[in-house]
Amino acid sequence: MKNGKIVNGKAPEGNAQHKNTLMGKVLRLDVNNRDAGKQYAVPKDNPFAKGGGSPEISPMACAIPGDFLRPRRARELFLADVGQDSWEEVDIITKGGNYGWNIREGFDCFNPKDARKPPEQCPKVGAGGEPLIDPSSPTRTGAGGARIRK
Ligand SMILES: [Ca+2]
Repeated sequence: MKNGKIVNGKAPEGNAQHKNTLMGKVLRLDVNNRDAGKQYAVPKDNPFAKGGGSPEISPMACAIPGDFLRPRRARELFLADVGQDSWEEVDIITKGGNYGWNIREGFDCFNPKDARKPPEQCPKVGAGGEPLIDPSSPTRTGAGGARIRK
């Protein structure tokens, strides 16, 4: 679900790092079934299906998730994630993975209050203490959004 809320080059609210909001996340839903009061069911093996966060969340901390690709015969699911000032990313998605937005952008530190002044020390873990996952392929921002060649 878009997005980590980027306003004027800032992302001060940190929605992508909060487990109880759907913004800045990739949601995993079962659209062939319904849970009570919903138009979908939550897969029982989602990371927060039994508590600890919004049950729809699969991976989290994506800035502006875009294209997905699962190449034929590949086990990995790739996600293009549009960045802010410096990097756009292609990430290999894992359930419950924390992809770093809004405290890291690509491999770099990111200051959510002022993107032009990155902190010298990058956090290694997310707001919940989980390790941050680096992108498989960062690209410089400015190409109009990370794209996966299909
Ligand atoms: Ca990232």
